[in-house]
Amino acid sequence: MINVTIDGKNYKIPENYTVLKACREAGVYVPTLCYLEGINQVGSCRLCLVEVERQKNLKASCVLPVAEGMVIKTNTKRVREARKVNLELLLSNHNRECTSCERSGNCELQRLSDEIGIRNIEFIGEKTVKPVDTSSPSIVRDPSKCILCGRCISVCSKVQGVSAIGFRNRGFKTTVGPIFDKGLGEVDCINCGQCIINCPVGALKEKESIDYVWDAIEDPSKYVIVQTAPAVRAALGEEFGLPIGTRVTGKMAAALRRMGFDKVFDTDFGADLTIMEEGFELLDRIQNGGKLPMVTSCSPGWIKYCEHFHPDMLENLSTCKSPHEMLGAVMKTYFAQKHGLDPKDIFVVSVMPCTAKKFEAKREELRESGFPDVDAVITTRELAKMIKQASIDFNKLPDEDFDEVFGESTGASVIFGVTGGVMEAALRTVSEVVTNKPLEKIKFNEVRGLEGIKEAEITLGDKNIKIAVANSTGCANKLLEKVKSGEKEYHFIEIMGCPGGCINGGGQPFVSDKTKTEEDVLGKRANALYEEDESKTIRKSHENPMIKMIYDEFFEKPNSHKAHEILHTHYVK
Ligand code: HC1
Ligand code: SF4
Repeated sequence: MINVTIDGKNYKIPENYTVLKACREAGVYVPTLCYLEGINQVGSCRLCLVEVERQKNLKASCVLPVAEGMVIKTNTKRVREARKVNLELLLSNHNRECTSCERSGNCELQRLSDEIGIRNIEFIGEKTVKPVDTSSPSIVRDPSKCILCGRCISVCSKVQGVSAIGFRNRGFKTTVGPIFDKGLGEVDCINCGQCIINCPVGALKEKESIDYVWDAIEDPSKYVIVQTAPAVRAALGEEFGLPIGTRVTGKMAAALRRMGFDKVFDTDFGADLTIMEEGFELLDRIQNGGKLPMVTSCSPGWIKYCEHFHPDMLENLSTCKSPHEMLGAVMKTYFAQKHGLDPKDIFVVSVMPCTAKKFEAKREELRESGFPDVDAVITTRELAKMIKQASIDFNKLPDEDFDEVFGESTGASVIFGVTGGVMEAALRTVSEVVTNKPLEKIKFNEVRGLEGIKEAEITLGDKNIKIAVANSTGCANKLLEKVKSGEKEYHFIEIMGCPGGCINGGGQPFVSDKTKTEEDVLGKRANALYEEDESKTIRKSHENPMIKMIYDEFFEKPNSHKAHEILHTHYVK
């Protein structure tokens, strides 16, 4: 520990800290715009400037290491004026259509402009003119709003291991984008949307499907079914001012009903069905010499990453479609037959925390009924916008249930939304199928927690199986390199494309860097899902009575020929 003085008070600080980190730990607020702890520490926005005694120039605190005896001042006239000038310069080349901007109300630039006291921009000069990139199925990039902070670039390369975007050109012509001015849809972008949720401004957003969904609801010839992913319920409330981690499952179902959907179903049912199919697929591969390790296939960002960066592992992927695609396929086959509906008239909307699901829904592999399994995907943020457009007072809604029978789900399925959840849900079922005895403990703590890679050895009857969980494609890459080199051996691996799993998907509500430093956002969202699991009377997928019913009435048994036709697929890039 070393001694530093911040704004006249003495503190003992670990010697490997930056000045910014020291200030944060001391409870002294220093504004930042480009900073993301451990990911983007580049000192480019110059808003975190501080004065350091005996040093002539102001210093960017995010890249300045602390030193013994350092005297730091964060709030002098010189510091305030420098921050203001730097912010004005940023704003002078920024598209300031604030009232109609996607991020109005939660833009970090807008908030700082207010805090720092910008009331008019004195530097009026030339503006760079850059076209909007709409080439991606999931993401829209508007370079006129980009402030060149580099957060998206760092997240894409350092966290996701993709490097689809970078700084291009020099000086006034500098932009952020894919190589050779290509569109995001023309490069190896995996559509994960981590760049969106880490963008402080409105330069990146999802490709919206709001009007498409409203039109379907208005169309009398369409039977419109909505389903909601596990992680949406853990974060939607944030859009309505509720504390992070508030679970809003019942209010969400009530809002969807009032919006005019014909049926309000739960993707959690699809997750229970996935566990049945994936669990039996794993047992079959282990018992009959199939390709191992088997790797989960529910995360479309991960699937695309596998196609681009580990194509030699495509056979390791489970053949299961993801839960919302399974439920969509069930709607256009079993549900259509049972209710005398023509599949062409059924319109399935998935509400997802994920931008890659928009891409997934368009895949040619996922339309065995002759129609897309899922017709439209909207993110958690888009659902919030639709609820607001419909003038629904969300916080005053009563808690309502999902519709029968595809609203019936178990505790196992809801934890799919947090890293380790798919693995835990699978283990709950596979253990009981193998041993034919009820589990002594239902929680698998070995796979819980937000570390990037988790490993464990689990006893299944007379066999030990080795498992691993990776969250973020960057961590997946590290894990798979070890598998390929022979350093590690596993039977079953869960990979989710986003850090923390779907609770931190690219379609989830924005959380500012400031809030992230003050609250354990992912821990709170994860707890919301674990609480929902604990609140359920049935917590194992194979015990869901409606799952039993659909096998009795339609699929016969897990991995049957019919189940393979409707619920499984192959990715062969
Ligand atoms: Fe997910 Fe999944 S858990 S992929 O993270 O397997 O998006 O929540 O819906 O399909 O169930 C996302 C979440 C989601 C699927 C499920
Ligand atoms: Fe990179 Fe993901 Fe953004 Fe694509 S969506 S640019 S892969 S962070």
